[in-house]
Amino acid sequence: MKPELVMVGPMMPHVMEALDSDFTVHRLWEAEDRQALLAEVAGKVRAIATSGHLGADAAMIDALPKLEIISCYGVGVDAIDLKHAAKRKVIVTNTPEVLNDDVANMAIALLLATSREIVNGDRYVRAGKWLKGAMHLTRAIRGRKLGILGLGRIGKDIARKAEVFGMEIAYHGRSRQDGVSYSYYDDLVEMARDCDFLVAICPGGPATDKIVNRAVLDAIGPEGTFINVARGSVVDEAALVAALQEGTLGAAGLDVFAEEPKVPEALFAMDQVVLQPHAASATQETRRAMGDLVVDNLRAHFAGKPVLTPV
Ligand code: NAP
Ligand code: 8YV
Repeated sequence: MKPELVMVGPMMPHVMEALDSDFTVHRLWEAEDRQALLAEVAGKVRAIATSGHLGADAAMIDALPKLEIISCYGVGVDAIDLKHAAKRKVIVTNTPEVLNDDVANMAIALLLATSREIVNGDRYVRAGKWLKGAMHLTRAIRGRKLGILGLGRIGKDIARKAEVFGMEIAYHGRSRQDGVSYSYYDDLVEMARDCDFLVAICPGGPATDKIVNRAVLDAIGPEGTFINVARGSVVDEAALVAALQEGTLGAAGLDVFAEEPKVPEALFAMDQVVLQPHAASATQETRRAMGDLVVDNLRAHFAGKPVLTPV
């Protein structure tokens, strides 16, 4: 008999096919009444497949008393109640490493898009303004200082790539990282004050909630740029909008937002802001690899083997 699994939202076709072949899949997003579906399958379901966005809260975990594993499509697990899962002895897996390259590339793309004003340049050409004269000069990134909030797997990849562009690297986290020569700041405001760019790539959740507050944004300053590829929760979004409106923060490149897919409309009119729809890992290649990991973790668990990437 195939193990039974609740899928919280749809995934790529190859993931759906693989799960359908090995599991009896209950599609929660198709249910008219989610609670009724959970109640109906409660006695049988041993796994959840979810995403970093949809997560799994304590109520969902409690609705499934036979639950053994939650396999998450995404490395960030802030939307999963990890404490509750641990209490219930439910294994949680995520998709680390396979997305480092593309997420780091998005951070670099936003660095370049904001400093070289790629989107403004595109608009300039399309609006026929070039015919009337050259666009204003933009800013180089060579020789400028990049502060990384969260020098983990992805943060280190961003640092390596930014070095190739000739940037000077600093970082902030709760502790100094081994094996790196970048300057460590134990104070985020101090790092922001010393940097031209601040890139957030730490986990979301209560420990980092609004860690990028008004004081940090002011410290980045009117000539500085804030890039967020972490989670919308890590920045005080109202303070960010105000700082950009008032010009106390120079520019921003934002892939993530507090209430996705809702984005503060005030940002839409700002030429100094480049927006992305939480797309840092969204290449066909990386999303395929993430999907494979979701399936491989589930298969390993139900084959009696250790999971590949436990949280
Ligand atoms: P990771 O390897 O665990 O690195 C996380 C880093 O954040 C570590 O260096 C850690 O250093 C630091 N950190 C953790 N808690 C902190 C705190 N309270 N204050 C300051 N720094 C803290 O994780 P990763 O694989 O690089 O992924 C990082 C995050 O990126 C994910 O959790 C996810 O939210 C986000 N992400 C976003 C996208 C996207 O599509 N935009 C894609 C992938 C990942 P210390 O332990 O020393 O503090
Ligand atoms: C995904 C992400 O887009 O891995 C993460 O933490 O934010 C992204 O790669 C997301 O998890 C899918 O919902």
